Amino acid sequence: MALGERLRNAVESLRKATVFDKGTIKEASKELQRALIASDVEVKLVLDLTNHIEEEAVKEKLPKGLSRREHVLKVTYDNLVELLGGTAKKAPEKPKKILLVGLFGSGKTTSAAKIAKHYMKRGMKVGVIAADTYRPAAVEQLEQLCSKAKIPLFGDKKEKNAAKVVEKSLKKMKGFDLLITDSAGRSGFDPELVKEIKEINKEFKPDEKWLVLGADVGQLAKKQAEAFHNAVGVNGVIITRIDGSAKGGGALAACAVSKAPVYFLGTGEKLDDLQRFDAQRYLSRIMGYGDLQALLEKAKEIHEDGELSPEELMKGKFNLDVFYKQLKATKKMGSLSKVSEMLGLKMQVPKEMLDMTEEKLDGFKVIMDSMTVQEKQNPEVLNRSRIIRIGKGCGKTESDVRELIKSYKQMAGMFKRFKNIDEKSLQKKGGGLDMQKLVGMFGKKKKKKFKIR
Ligand SMILES: Nc1nc2c(ncn2[C@@H]2O[C@H](COP(=O)(O)OP(=O)(O)O)[C@@H](O)[C@H]2O)c(=O)[nH]1
Ligand SMILES: [Mg+2]
Repeated sequence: MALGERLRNAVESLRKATVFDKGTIKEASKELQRALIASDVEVKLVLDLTNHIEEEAVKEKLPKGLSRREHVLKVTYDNLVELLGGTAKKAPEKPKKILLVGLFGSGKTTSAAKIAKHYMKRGMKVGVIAADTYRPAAVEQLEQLCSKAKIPLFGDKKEKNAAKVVEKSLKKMKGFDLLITDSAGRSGFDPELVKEIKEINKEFKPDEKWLVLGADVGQLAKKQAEAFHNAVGVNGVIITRIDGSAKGGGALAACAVSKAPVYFLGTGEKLDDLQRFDAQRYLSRIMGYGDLQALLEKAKEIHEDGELSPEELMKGKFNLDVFYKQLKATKKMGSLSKVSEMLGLKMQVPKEMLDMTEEKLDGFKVIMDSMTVQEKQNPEVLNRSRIIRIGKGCGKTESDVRELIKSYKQMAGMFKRFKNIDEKSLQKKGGGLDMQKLVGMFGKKKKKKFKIR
């Protein structure tokens, strides 16, 4: 079971308890402990957290206006958020020079391209320097990644000294708002690595030195963060592969302990799989309450690429055209599966929709091309005779057409939920989401039946 699901179970048992006594609290506390320890959070931190919750739960005087249940839930959320990084510093809006450091395989090279793309989307002119002279294929890897997103890359394949690569690149790079240097790692933290980073540092003079860590290091993140910080000074952290590791919670908690602010999370292998980190949002997302803000940000970026407007996504003017665009856009964001997970809707989205293939999507397009504009804008008019006509028109069967309509209706139901969300609470900048409200919204399973005429 993943961290989020376990945490959700623990919190749900508090939320649903009819009797709110010591036994209930102990039970939930144990569940929290199991969840956090399974995610490789240091045992001492876990015990501190649950002891504190247990103490608060039996306190005689409660804050004004809160029931005991509400108080315990709030303390639990607040403490979990704190454990994962609380209100630590957020990634800078306009960094000028970022040096990425970290061990082999931590995700530096991938993150260099992801970060470049992230800031390019925000209107900055970004260039990357390939200063990994240690591994022969390092420059090619970065070339491939950068060419995908048209990110200018500088380097010198013949130069073996990393600091010299930086020196030469800087001479060629004029007029950039942001420069990102990808450095070499080693399999362990060693003096040679420190020496090399120090030399690069002297030449590059970065305002930002970010340590890249794979989530799979779990609580060892603390050791790495401290070692790198003591040697070269680190002011931010990127945790990669949060998508594939069960130890993400441990890595985050460890960074929080060593006061290393986590700026970004790597959430997949694609260049767009990068999220600004915010402990509250992260918690609400993994607990399945949805991270609409993250989705809106992504949707906005994709719109900037000319594909889907977040207004369309939110306003709920939902028809087949929007449906098709959404499917395409969600594919682009990663997979529908991932998007619905971000929204906390995964459990409610039928499996066949989560696994929608390119091929199927192309089939839908063919069918839609046989529809009239009116049919696409008001799919409610699609009765049997129209369905047969459409099928004939595009060489598909009646059941193919019905499948499209079924998927459309399922998606329509899903997006209707977005519409109901108070948009103001979403737009509150940096305000995070009202978790209580989201729980109310997504927690209930409303089964809707659609009938095709
Ligand atoms: N799933 C996933 N894979 C990642 C992520 N970031 C990096 N990777 C993969 O991790 C491996 C090592 O990454 P790389 O950037 O080469 O690490 P480096 O040695 O520190 O430069 C590569 O296979 C990447 O595709 C991430 O956020 N999610
Ligand atoms: Mg690399």
